[in-house]
Amino acid sequence: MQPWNEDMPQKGDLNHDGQITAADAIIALQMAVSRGHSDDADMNRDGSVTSLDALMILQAAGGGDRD
Ligand SMILES: [Ca+2]
Ligand SMILES: [Ca+2]
Repeated sequence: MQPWNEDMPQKGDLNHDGQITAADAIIALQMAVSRGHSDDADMNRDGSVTSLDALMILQAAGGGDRD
């Protein structure tokens, strides 16, 4: 469990369960396919949600906070 800062919505946490996991990446990918948009899903802030954003969420899910 991570003590996320409540003032800052977790970027990439698309199902709002407090963690970034592969499930969030899948949601971003579906958003990319359906051309949907969410500021939380737009990881690189280029104005659109694409498979690249999904990949960045997947990378955030897989590492970074292990140690
Ligand atoms: Ca999540
Ligand atoms: Ca993007």
